[in-house]
Amino acid sequence: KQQREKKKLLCQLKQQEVLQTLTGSEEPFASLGWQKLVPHQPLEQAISGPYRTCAVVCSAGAILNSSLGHEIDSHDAVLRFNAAPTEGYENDVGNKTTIRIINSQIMADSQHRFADSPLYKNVTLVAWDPSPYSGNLKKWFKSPDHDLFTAYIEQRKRSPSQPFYILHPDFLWNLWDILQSNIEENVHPNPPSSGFIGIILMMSICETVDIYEFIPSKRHTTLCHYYDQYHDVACTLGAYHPLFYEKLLIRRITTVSFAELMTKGKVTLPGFSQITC
Ligand code: NCC
Repeated sequence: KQQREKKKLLCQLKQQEVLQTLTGSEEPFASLGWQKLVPHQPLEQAISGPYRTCAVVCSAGAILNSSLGHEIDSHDAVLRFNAAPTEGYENDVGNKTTIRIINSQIMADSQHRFADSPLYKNVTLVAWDPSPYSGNLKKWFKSPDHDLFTAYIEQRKRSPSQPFYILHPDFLWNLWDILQSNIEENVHPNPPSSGFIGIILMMSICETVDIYEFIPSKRHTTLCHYYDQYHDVACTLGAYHPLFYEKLLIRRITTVSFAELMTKGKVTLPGFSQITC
């Protein structure tokens, strides 16, 4: 029965959660000339994939002292989040970055130095912002949670050859709908975390996806990120994002040995191309 449930959920994700980024042909973006601004190639084609093996490296403090760096770097593609660095942490998190998912805070808050920081150069960037659930793009454009649009336009002009995409809000809210449809309790209507978004993105472009420290290992800690000193359990279990439910769902569909989960904090998912429904 468990196997059947797992398959059902994987198929729901494969069939209902199609990767969708802004193409610039949607209003109000079309009228503003975004079709020329957004990369011509869709994300799936811009990357050198499809990749055979992929790693998703979550930013949890628990990855410290894991010595997983080498294993992580051995994947064909590596996904990281927001301002998570590799420099100085190579032994635990590796140093290869293929794709970086960033939320709109990174692009709007000057502290992140989005335009100058090397973290956001020489990688494929995928940005998102918690748009209103209504899916009204005009409303969203007028008042995003954090203004990612200005920084996007500037960055596209500065470095037109860098693959850089904004996720379509429908992709995010559709993922939230799938989450809710599989959880008996009411999930609070806030967008999924970058981690959950990233896992689904990698399932769309990879044959297998190894996910590190999304489901906590035995090293689990209140340390929020491996790269700073801030402690808060909400980072791992969620407050704003429905992180706890995301983790339950991912745990249900992954394959893993108990030992690998405990010692590595690693779980594995098949890419959509490997799932027959
Ligand atoms: O912390 P954040 O996420 O950048 O982490 C990326 C993803 O890793 C998983 N994670 C992280 C820490 C932890 N202890 N356990 C985890 O499982 C989560 O899946 C998380 O999504 C975000 O999702 O974008 C988030 O961004 C930060 C922050 O905006 C950025 O780091 C930029 O500084 C948010 N923190 C705050 O707003 C204070 C966080 O809530 C979500």
